[in-house]
Amino acid sequence: MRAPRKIAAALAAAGLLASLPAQARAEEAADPHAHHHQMMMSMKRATRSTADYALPAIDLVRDDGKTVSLPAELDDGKPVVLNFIFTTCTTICPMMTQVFARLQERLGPERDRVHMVSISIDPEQDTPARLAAYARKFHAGPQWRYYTGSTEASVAAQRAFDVYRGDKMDHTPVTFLRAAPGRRWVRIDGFASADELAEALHELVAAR
Ligand SMILES: [Cu+2]
Repeated sequence: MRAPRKIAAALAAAGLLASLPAQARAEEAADPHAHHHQMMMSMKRATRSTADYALPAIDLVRDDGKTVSLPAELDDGKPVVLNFIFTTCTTICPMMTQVFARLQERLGPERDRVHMVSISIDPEQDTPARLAAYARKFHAGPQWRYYTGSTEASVAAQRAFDVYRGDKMDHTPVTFLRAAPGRRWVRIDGFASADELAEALHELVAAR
């Protein structure tokens, strides 16, 4: 494969695709296997960083149809594990969701003290009912909620966590963890395993 694509895939794995020159991005887009490629590269290595994200005062709609404020929902006092998904995705999202399903199994009864959050990046398709069905499919417990809302709200949430890529097909696997309100977020770019997430969560909670 040509060098620019190799670089693009490596940068994608590191979550740095947005900073690629336009030409390299265009080549990435022109390659029908780029998305798959990007995913395979992402699987090799998950990179951890920490960040402060300002939560915008937006409303989202939870899978039970209730309208909730994003900051209030995330500031419920529990450790938060968060990702962005869309239910019709056939590549990254089912894998990330499977990892969340394994994580809640691994946590056992402890899961009730954790808040797992999946926010749709395709709010037009992902109605609360559709998200509820997706949650059931992956046996999501009551501590794991799905969120949708207006397109503006979804984009604002994605921008707040620096994952907005313009097109949902350009998304990369990212998971966020936070021990408590006001604490820094841990950002994991790439595919983290359920074991890695449980470990990261335990470290965060122990350091709280
Ligand atoms: Cu996806």
